Amino acid sequence: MTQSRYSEWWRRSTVYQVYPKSFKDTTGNGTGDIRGLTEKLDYLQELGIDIVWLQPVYVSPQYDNGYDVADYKEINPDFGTMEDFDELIQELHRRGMKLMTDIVVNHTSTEHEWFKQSVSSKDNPYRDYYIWKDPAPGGGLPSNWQSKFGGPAWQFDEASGQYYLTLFDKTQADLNWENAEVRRAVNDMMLFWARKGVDGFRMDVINLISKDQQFPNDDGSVPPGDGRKFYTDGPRVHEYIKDMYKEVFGPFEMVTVGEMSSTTLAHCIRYSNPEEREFSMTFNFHHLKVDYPGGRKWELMPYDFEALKRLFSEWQTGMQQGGGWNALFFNNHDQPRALSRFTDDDVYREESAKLLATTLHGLQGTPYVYQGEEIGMPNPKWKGIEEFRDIESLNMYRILQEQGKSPEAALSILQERSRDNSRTPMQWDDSPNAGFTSGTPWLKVDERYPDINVKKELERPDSILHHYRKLIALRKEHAVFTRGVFRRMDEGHPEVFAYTRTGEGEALVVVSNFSSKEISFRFEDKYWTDLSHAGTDKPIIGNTADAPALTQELKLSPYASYMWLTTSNT
Ligand code: ISL
Repeated sequence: MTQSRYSEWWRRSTVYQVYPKSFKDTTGNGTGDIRGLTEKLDYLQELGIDIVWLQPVYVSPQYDNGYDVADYKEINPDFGTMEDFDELIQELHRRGMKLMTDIVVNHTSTEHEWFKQSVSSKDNPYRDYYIWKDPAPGGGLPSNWQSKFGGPAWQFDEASGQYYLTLFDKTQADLNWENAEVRRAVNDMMLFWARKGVDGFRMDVINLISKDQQFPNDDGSVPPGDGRKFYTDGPRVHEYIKDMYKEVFGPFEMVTVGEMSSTTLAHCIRYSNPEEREFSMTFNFHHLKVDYPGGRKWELMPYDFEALKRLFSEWQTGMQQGGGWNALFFNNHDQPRALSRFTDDDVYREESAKLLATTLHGLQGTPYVYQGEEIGMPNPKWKGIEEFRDIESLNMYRILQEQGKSPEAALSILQERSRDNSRTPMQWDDSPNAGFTSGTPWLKVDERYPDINVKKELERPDSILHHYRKLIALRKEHAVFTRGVFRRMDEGHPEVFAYTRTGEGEALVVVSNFSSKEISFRFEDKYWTDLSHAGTDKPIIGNTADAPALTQELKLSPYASYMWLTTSNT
């Protein structure tokens, strides 16, 4: 480990993800806004947050809550004005914090001017900004590719008799990155925000931008057989990203994270190793598919704990060896709450929330906290389909019934899997609508808000919120969080995830009981002998009142989780 390898500031940072629509409404229209975020910056600063990732606030018809951009350089009036945005940057910078914005350039909304031009005629100069194909030789869809939101990935345009590609909703048309004009226009747009003072970007599904130009049919030999193998980590993707780095990220010294859909470790090393000059770090989703039977999101099964641990371990070790860097996360706006998914969000809610935080924050990478996670917000209890807003959930509710499921069965799948689970309004206090809005919220507020809210969490010294604050501070104090070598230590234990991070004589030891049982756990001798001062050390953070010293055999109460800092012989 050389000193320079891990010297960048963002490796010791924690990012807070803001879903603006649900964060804080200052106008009473039921939708959160930029000024709402600015109002809450002191809260985030006290939590220890270094970077705020603000999700799309651009002009958009909002079919996919802003991931359908109609104008990349204007603010959607629902979220405020450009002046509000400038004020947000100023207020962040005044506090020594940074802003990361969302860049969505695999596709645009079909209401974007480029698409309007493109669809207007085959001869329009913008025609080639998107991916247009003739029907298959015998008629019908150009290929059997499926949209990630359900149904075919091709949409027919009557006027020209051609299809355009949409990997997500039919109103999200995929841009044609083979066209150098598109690449130049995207770089121009990113420079616009960089010059405004934006410090970094989160790049939406950026590993899907380069498609196999044959657009072949998927023969189904590799699951899920929906065509993704022809556009995921595609032929020219690294070339395109290197160009963005050269033109934008490098000159402005930006911090960047690429969202990588169905990616591989080998590609993520390339995307995030600094020598490659692409991104600072990557999100991958493999650990969040451990409850998808055969990779199918819309079927339920209990999650596979061993797979969760194996995936974390493989990515920790693999990225470390390859010089890559992980974005660490359990939650985001596309995932149900991890608290409800992997632990107990009821009887052991508080222990569980702290366990997930400790387990994740001890890993190598940059941790991301998704709004509400720091106060232990669970999935809400849904009562009926009319409460849902998410386009993917509404599509799937229909498709599941077309496949023969009853409305009740379809609803119970949405209860577990819908993206709306994480999108309900932020719970600030116990006043009406949890202090989110004085109007009618765009999506319902979870009924448990009188008990689960920021105000309550701030008042209790041993709250989930204070646990997060401590973890975020520890990462800055001890280099082992950034640099330590990962080693898994639980040997397939059915309830425990245990690992160390060692380096330069220090060892961080993390042990978490992912079950509602009281159990015992014993370190194998081969691990134990490496921990030289163990036996006396108390945890630097834990989630029970009686924190045990680090001993070879541990008794662990339900959802107990501890982190010790000791010395190592390695
Ligand atoms: O395929 C997946 C993981 O392998 C999906 O999780 C995929 O990465 C995800 O749906 C992409 O999400 C992003 O792009 C979407 C948008 O709806 C999401 O909110 C955004 O996070 C389309 O822009």
